[in-house]
Amino acid sequence: RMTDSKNDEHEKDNRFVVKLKNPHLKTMTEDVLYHFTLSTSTHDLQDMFGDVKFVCCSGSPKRIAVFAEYIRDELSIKLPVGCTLENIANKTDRYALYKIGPVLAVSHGMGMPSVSIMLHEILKLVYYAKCKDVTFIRIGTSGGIGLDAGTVVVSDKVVDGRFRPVFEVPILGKVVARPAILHPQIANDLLHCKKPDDVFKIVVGTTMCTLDFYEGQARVDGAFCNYTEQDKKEFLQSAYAQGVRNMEMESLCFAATLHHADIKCAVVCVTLLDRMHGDQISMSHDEYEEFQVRPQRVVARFMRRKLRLG
Ligand code: R2B
Ligand code: URA
Repeated sequence: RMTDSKNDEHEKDNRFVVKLKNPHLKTMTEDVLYHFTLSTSTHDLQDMFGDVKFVCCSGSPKRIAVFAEYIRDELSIKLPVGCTLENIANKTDRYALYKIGPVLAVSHGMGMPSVSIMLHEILKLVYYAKCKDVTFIRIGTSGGIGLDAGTVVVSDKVVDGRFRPVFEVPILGKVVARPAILHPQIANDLLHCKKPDDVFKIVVGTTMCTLDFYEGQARVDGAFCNYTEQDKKEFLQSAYAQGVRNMEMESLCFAATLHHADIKCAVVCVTLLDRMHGDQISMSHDEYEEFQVRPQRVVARFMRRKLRLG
């Protein structure tokens, strides 16, 4: 038996360990993280991932690969001579997964169903790995409302297409509503990662998360549209008046799922256009690349500070 002080230490140590609300997990002899081709019986997940502190997520597998390289440089992580960063999930093309010291970089695809699958499996990964004090950050792209293209938006709140801050999941034929809540301190810390010579703005705002890129985001350029430019304008203006500054397609599931798992999370997205002025995304490739690295830079600064690298 442990002495009291040992016990206290043990308790303290375990306070921040990822816990999951699923009694069935304890009864399974093997758990296959199918979409990552990892399994508790073929991989020592604690050995591989036990030191992870940040899980950074982006939609595209290519973008997350570039991010992983960038973070390796930013955190001065040395790989053994001749080694390059490897996609740990390279046996599947569903998601890409990289580990860069204390940072896990994972792609989540487009839309909430895709994010949900990734989160179930990555949450189990950090749980089996016994990770402590983990923070999840979504680094994405979005359509801005009333903002210059290229602005970085740190979400303080996320809402669905009907302005409700809940993620609704049908489970066993009934709708379960999970509140989508972001961590205010992390949002604030991210906001303070602004540097005076940055060529872009960082703002705080509500993010609207939709089920679709076209009609769901009040575009008039989809395959269908039965509303007018005026209807669209009124909707965007009403969204703006309610604090909405950008629209994307994953943040609601992200915030609700992580809140349900008691894990801190944040959403940082760059805006690719101002929806007050149009629907089509038609910037040059170079400009697109430059915009995409902006939220990555902000998150890199945030992690450097948290890891006390300056
Ligand atoms: C932003 O960009 C994608 C749509 O183009 C979607 O994944 C999102 O949230
Ligand atoms: N992603 C979105 O979901 N919407 C946009 O307008 C741009 C990127």
